Amino acid sequence: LQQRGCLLWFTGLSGSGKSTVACLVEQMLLAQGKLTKVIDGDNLRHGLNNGLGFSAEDREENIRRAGEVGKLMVETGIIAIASLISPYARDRQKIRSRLAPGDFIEVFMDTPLSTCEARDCKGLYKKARAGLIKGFTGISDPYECPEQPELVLQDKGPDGQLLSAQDLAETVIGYLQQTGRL
Ligand code: GGZ
Repeated sequence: LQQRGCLLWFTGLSGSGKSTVACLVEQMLLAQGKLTKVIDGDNLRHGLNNGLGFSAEDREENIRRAGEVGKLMVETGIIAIASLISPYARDRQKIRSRLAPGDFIEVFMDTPLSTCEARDCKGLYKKARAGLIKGFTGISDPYECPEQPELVLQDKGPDGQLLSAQDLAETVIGYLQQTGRL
């Protein structure tokens, strides 16, 4: 096998930019000839995870399945890129413990709720505020920030300058290079 797999696990609020950055990382890796695949929570919910809702139990199962798919990919030598809110630290920890040390790379999309809500790409925050969606992460359901993620991505740099999704994807590629995975 020419390539060692790993699982990049993007966690963060709805609208934090997880999927956007995940897809850019996927494109950059493909351009380098790497085997890679995005595992998107929202997409999985139409197929493998069809029928699961947003209770703590359903989210746990949703995340467990995505993690197991990611594990299979890692065993195939793929750089898997999961993008799920995954609000509970315990659920993320379980996936970490299923993989070899170093193969699980937790990437915290640390976008402030106010920014996610201002974007409101799908109008879900508005509905959640109006009480039309119950148990919406960040509004009426918890989000537990990672305590020791391998990477924290913020839309502002140290000098307060705005960082683009492209900038953040490059940070992820840089991490993979520095840790000898590329
Ligand atoms: C959070 C919800 C909810 C509730 C629907 N809470 O930003 P999106 O819209 O496109 O992606 C979100 C997606 C969350 O699915 P995940 O599989 O990533 O969640 S988890 O890891 O917690 O299982 C959001 C939409 O579904 N959505 N209802 N109540 N997000």
